[in-house]
Amino acid sequence: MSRRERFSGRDRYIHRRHSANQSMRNGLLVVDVQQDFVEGGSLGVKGGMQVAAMIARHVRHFRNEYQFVVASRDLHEDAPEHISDHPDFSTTWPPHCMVGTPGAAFVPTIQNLVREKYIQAVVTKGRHEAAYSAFEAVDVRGHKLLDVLKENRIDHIDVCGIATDYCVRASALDARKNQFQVRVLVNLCAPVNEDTGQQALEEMKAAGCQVQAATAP
Ligand code: VGL
Ligand code: ZN
Repeated sequence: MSRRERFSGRDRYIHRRHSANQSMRNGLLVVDVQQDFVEGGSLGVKGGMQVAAMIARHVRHFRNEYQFVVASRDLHEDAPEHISDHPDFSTTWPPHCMVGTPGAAFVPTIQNLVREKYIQAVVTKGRHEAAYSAFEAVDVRGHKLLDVLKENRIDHIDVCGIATDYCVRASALDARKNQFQVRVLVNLCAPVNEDTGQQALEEMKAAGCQVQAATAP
């Protein structure tokens, strides 16, 4: 029985993920792990700081598994449909990640990864509009995330970050729409709301994302 026959369909996919398959190019997308989205921030989610620390650990532990690591950030200047002084916390939000404010910065554990080049690219979104998906973001050259991923010949993406029910969800769904294999590292994500977070995980599964816990010690 050939290797291909033994590991058919889903089993082959899972097998590949646990072996060093030279043909796979794996990317990691770290979504919006910024000061305003963790405890103490203007839109802090519960568990955000813990998730930031666990992501940093994951990136360092699995550095040889990823050919490319990219972090997105939300960065607003004037996004009137998105930001309100009377937010409903589902379509409008308090001011957050405003240009030039400390809340827009990556959490220090993540900024260290940028400084040490574990994170090779940063993509930015939302200057003048709501932009939940990292696929709306551009790098320092103005290149869209999709083009940056193609440039790096990535075909599989692991997704983690904040918030599960908003930017992680939108990014993972866009990754599937763009034909990537997607794994959502569920324990490296934190939701705004527990119930919409659970709904988002179901939606991502229905769209063909694997939802798995990361296993760094
Ligand atoms: C986000 C609400 C508003 C996110 C961004 O990163 O999930 N959520 N802007
Ligand atoms: Zn925002």
